Amino acid sequence: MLRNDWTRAEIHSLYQLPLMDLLFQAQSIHRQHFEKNTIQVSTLLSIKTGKCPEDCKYCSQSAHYDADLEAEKRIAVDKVIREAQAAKASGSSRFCMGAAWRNPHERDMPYVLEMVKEVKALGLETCMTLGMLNSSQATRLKDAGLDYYNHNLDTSREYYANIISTRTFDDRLNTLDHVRDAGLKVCSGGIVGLGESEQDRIGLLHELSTLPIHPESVPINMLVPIAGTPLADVEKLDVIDWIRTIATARILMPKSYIRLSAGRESLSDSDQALAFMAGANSIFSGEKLLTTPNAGQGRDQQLFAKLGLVAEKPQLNVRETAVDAMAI
Ligand code: SAM
Ligand code: DTB
Ligand code: SF4
Repeated sequence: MLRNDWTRAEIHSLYQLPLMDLLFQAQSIHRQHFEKNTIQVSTLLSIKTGKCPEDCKYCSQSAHYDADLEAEKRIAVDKVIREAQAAKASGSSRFCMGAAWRNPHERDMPYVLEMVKEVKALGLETCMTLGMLNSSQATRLKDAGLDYYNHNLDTSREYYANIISTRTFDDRLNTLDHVRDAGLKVCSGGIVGLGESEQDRIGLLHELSTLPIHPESVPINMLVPIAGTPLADVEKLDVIDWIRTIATARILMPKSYIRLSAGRESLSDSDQALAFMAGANSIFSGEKLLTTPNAGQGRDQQLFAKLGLVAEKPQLNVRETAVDAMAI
C-alpha cells in the first residue's frame, strides 16, 4: 500500500536503522514492485547552457557566480535529435533535455514543443527540465508528447533559503502541481551534500513522500562541487548518508524509480552497488550530465556486467508489463 501520511519521526527511525536492516528492507520492498536487477537508463542533454538568472548556490550555470563554464545559446533541434538517436542506440530508454532558465518564455515554447514531438517520434520516453512552468505550458508540453517533467525540491523547506533566494520552495511546489494537473509524470528529488543536516535530508524525503501522489521518478543527486560557486568547498558528505537517503526513499515511495543522478562519477563500483542494493533503479548514462562529467558508458557497461544488472527496455513500464530486459 502506498502511503502519503509519513511522519518525520517515522522517516527518522527508518533512516537511522542499522545499515544492513535498512538495506534489507529497502531491497525487499524494491523486489515487490520492480523487476530485480533491472535499471532504467536515461541520457541527459543541455539544450541551453549557462547565464541562468537563478542563484542556486550549487550550480555551475548560475549567472550570479563565476564558474568556469562556456555559456551556449539554444542548440538547434536537429542537433538534439542526433543526440537522442545516439542515446537510443546506446541503450537509453529516456531522453532528458535541460535548460538553464528560470522558466521558459513564450518565445521558447515552439522550440521545445517541436523537440518533444521529434524525440518522442524516435520511440524514446521524453523528459524536460526547464525551470518553473505555468499550467498552460505544462498542458502544451503534455499534448506535444512529453512524458516526464523534472523539477526538484532540492532540500528541506527549512534549509532551502540557504541555497536559493530567487525562487521559493512554494514556487517549486506550484510548478509540481501544474505538472501533475497536466497529466505529466513527475520527476522530483533533491541534492545531498549541500552542508545540510540529517534532519534536512529527512525533511526533503518527508516533503516528497507526502505529496498527494509520489513522484514517479526521484533523483537523488550528490553535490558535484563547482569551483567559483558558494558551495565549492563544502565538506563532502559521507557516502553512507547518501545510501541511507536512497534506501529510505525506496521504502517511503515503493513504486517510484529512485535515480542515482549527479555525483556518480566520483563513486566507486562498490558504492554504486550499495546504492542499487538500497533500491536505486535508474541512472543517467553518458560521458556528461548537463555541464559536469558522468560515469561514462564504458564504465557503466562494465559495472552492469560485473553486478549482473540489465537496462530496462525503451518504452517498457515494469509497473504494467512483464519485463523483457536487455543488456546495455
Ligand atoms: N534549471 C532547471 C531547474 O533548476 O529546475 C533545470 C536544470 S537544474 C541543473 C536540475 C537539477 O540539477 C537541480 O535542481 C539540482 O538538483 C541538480 N544539480 C544542479 N547542479 C548540481 C550540482 N553541481 N551537483 C548536484 N546536483 C546538481
Ligand atoms: C537531476 O535531478 N539531476 C540532473 C537532472 N535532474 C537534470 C542534473 C544534474 C546536473 C549536475 C550538474 C551539471 O552537470 O551541471
Ligand atoms: Fe538555473 Fe537550474 Fe542551475 Fe538553478 S539549478 S541556477 S535554476 S540552471
